[in-house]
Amino acid sequence: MHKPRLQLQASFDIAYLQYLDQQGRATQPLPDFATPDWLTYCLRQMQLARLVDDRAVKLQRTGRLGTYPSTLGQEAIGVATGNALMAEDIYCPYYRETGALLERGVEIEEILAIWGGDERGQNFEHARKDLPICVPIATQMLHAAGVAFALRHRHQQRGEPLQVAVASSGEGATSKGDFYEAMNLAGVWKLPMVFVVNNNQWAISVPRTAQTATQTIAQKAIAAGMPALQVDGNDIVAVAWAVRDAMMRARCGDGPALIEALSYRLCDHTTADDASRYRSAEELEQAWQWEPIRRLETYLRNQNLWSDANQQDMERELAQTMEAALNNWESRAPEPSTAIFDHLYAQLPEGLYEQYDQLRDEQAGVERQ
Ligand SMILES: Cc1ncc(C[n+]2csc(CCOP(=O)(O)OP(=O)(O)O)c2C)c(N)n1
Repeated sequence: MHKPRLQLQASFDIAYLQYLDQQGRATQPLPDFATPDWLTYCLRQMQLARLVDDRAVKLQRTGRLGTYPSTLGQEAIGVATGNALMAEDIYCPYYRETGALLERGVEIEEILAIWGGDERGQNFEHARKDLPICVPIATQMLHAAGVAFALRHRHQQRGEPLQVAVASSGEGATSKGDFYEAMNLAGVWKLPMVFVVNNNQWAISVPRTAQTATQTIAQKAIAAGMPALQVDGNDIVAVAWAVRDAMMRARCGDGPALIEALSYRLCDHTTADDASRYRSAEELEQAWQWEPIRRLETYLRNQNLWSDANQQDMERELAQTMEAALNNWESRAPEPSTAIFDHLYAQLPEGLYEQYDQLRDEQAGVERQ
């Protein structure tokens, strides 16, 4: 068989970043932003996210909350991402983002409202321009590309500072057309946009290796002409550096970037799932060795920046914060049942007037009883 001589036309690398290894040891000097105050703040925010997740799962188990997607084991990704955005940037989150939402100023009560079926929770009081969380897989990436296009247009037309749109997703979402389409537009239009992919190894019961033959998720960005970096997603310093760097490039007009954050979903996919039916106890036990909170805590303790007393104080303070949020959430007046129409249409179609009136009258009857 004749073998033609081929010339190398292009070649690419995917780099990997880590600052704190699995034992909480620094593998290289930490960046300037990782001050003791910032690190202890991140430890608090990750612990808060874990506490909210824990309580939300318990609320679901006792019938007080709907289906909930925990972020257990992936707290570093959300907290680092949310922390890297400026207030004016626009976050387009997927559903597994408790840590990032908290970091954006979303109230715990709002997060509980969302998963309790109360759409008012999506109307973030302190993150007015952020998009609601997206459950339809990967659609938020196209929304974010549209947002980034608008942000750049405003910058060019009105001279506003360039702001950045950030879309988050799981690795399963990167198998969808929406992801490739959004990356293609972001790349060719050099949009101010950052893609953050939480590669937690599982898309419900489908392991990463069963849904994509790619060696890394990061390399998918190369086809769209954008830089990509793979980071240890359980190392909050690495995720924060990567997102900050990508945001800075986008803000300077240098276009989009993708970050693949390697992690592991220590929880079930959602409260509607039982992961023990499709993955081994050994795999799970192994993955617990890599989790992000103990890693950062170990680092801080080794630096004499954290003690048992600090930990106890923080746990007490977080428990009080959580308790107050639960009380606020439980004392909110429920939405009227007609709200199901309100959040679906800007203008109610005529064909639904009758149903709307019927529901409104039924509700009034219930309230009279
Ligand atoms: C368009 C669409 N198809 C299917 C689903 C059902 N679904 C919900 S979560 C999920 C897996 C997503 O996995 P991944 O993107 O890896 O994110 P993870 O949940 O692991 O964080 C699927 C298929 C959906 N929500 N939307």
